Amino acid sequence: MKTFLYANDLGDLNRALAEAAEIKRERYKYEHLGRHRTVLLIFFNNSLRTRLSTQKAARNLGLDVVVLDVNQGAWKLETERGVIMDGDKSEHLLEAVPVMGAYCDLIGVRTFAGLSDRRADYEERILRQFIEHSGRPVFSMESATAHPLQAFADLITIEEHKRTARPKVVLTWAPHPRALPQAVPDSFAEWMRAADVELVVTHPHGYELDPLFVGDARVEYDQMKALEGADFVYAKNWSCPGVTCPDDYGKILSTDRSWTIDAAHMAVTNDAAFMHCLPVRRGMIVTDDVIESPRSLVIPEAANREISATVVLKRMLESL
Ligand code: AN0
Ligand code: CP
Repeated sequence: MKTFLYANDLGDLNRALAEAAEIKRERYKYEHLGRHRTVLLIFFNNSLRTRLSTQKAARNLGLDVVVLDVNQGAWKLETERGVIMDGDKSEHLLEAVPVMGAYCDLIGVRTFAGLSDRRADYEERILRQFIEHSGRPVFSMESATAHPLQAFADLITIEEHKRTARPKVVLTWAPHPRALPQAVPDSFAEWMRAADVELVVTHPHGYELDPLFVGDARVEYDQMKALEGADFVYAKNWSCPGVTCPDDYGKILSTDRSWTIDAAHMAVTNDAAFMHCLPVRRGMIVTDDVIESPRSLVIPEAANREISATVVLKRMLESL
């Protein structure tokens, strides 16, 4: 595997799930694979889970890990080609990326959507420069439009906790005070469509996700109706994806707190498990009682980030 951005990069998901289960049983089974190899983790944005779980995964595989926070100590990077660099940016990504590639065997990149230029975000312009110019296999650690390590961990979590063969999984928008990217819901919808679940997506009008990810999944604008009989409730905020209203791309269209997941929402489900990728704002996305309830999976879900990252790094090492 040379790039990891979309669900189909992993091939057969059942095989990937079986690999995840094996790694969970024998975490260090592939420790020899990373010997004398280095993974570079590049962060353009903040992270707790991705930063820790990907380092742990790398160590499970015997890899050396180097972490770079681009905004803390590196030179400020220009990302657009053709500009006269007379401002505060000292180095161009076109030099920085191959230099980074020279010091490692694999590269992970976290680079959030800018949420102003939809085309630049949906073309994954920054991640693509790493793919094209680093000379190394590259994996997304949440890029402009996708967070595949999260979606894979979510799928592992659903597989482990499902009570029926084909559970009903509801992806619900919830309010948030800041404009957030669409990467998490994009990947979640994409991976759930590729998996054997019944997916229902619910959000206020204007929040329609890009068809590339959501495909022909059922969209239900009445949140309570969508939640009826759900086995899993996956809450997440995202900003306007600009599908039905291009001028509003990246904006907050609703702050309606009736969408916050509380006990009344969970009451109409089939005793659903609650999921969120974290970090989560309590009182906005979900109430304290729901996130603290025995049906909340947020901690095992985060723990599975180590497992998803171990499978992905293993696949990349195997293809070197
Ligand atoms: C980010 C997002 O919504 O994409 C990261 C989530 C994993 N969340 C925030 O910035 C709060
Ligand atoms: N879920 C997730 O990716 O969390 P971080 O932003 O803390 O890495």
